[in-house]
Amino acid sequence: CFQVFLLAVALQLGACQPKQGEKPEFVLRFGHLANRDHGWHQASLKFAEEVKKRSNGRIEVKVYPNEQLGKEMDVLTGLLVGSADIMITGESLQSWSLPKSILCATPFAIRDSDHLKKVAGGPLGEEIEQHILDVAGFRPIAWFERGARNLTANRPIRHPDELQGMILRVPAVSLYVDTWSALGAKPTPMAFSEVFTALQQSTIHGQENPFALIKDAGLYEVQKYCMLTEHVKSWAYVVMSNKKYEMLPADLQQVIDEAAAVMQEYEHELFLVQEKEDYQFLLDKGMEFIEVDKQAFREAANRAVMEAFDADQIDLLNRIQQV
Ligand code: 2Q2
Repeated sequence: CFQVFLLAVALQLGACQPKQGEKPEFVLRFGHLANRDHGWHQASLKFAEEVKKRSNGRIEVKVYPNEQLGKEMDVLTGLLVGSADIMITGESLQSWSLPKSILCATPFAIRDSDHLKKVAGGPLGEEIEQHILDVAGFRPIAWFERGARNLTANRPIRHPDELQGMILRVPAVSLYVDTWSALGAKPTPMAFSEVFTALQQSTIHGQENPFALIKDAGLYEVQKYCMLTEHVKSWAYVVMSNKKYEMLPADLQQVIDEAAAVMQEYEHELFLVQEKEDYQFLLDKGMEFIEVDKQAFREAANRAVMEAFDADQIDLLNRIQQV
């Protein structure tokens, strides 16, 4: 009987530190839109591994690539209702009454990678993160630099004048709709997981994304030309439901913060290598890269941005450009 008692005590103590095969205390569902080859996925897995290790198995992170947890806009809702806990997002946050969030992906706002790091990783980035947390309850836990967004299509385009009538898929981001409308295209918002099929079936004529997604989603199979518009240099956020974060005891919140920092650094290393490899890959697959009249794109886009932005957004844009 005493042995049974001891066993019960041992089991109780053991509950704080689950061994392999035991149930974790918390399961966090982490969704993103990229596929398994993308750096985002590898970074998410790294996060899961770090969290497991650092929490001694008390937290399990389940990663869902390819919008398997839902389309980006649906997963954002999921964070609020509890069907998702962590996701990778960015400019789509604009639709969540988060006007400052679009500054992470405003056309022609960021000069280069150095500028991006200073903004995203500096006080202005903090201001944007705080805004996202305070207004929407999404807690940014990491940010990822992305490659420049480039336009793809099945005909070469060198000047905005050639965009007339082109049905162009954009993510659900109103500033992208405004900008591409001003440039002359017919932008149509669509979830990323639907883009390949829509291109294949010609319900859309083009799309715009960094090399990494053009490669990993196989878009080069259905798009011949990649226009080097580089119209958006952006970063993405890994956000966690703040409600979920606050349910965790302080030591586990610390685990999340530390694992997120490891993930951010790891993703950046992957990004630096993959950005170059992805370009070469697309070239080898027969994609043709087209130089564009960037000044013409920039001027038309800038006008559209100034028209779409309110005073606070213009103020933040000015401060970003002064960095
Ligand atoms: O084209 C896409 O769907 C992505 O590259 C988007 O930029 C991304 O998902 C944003 O919507 C992030 O909020």
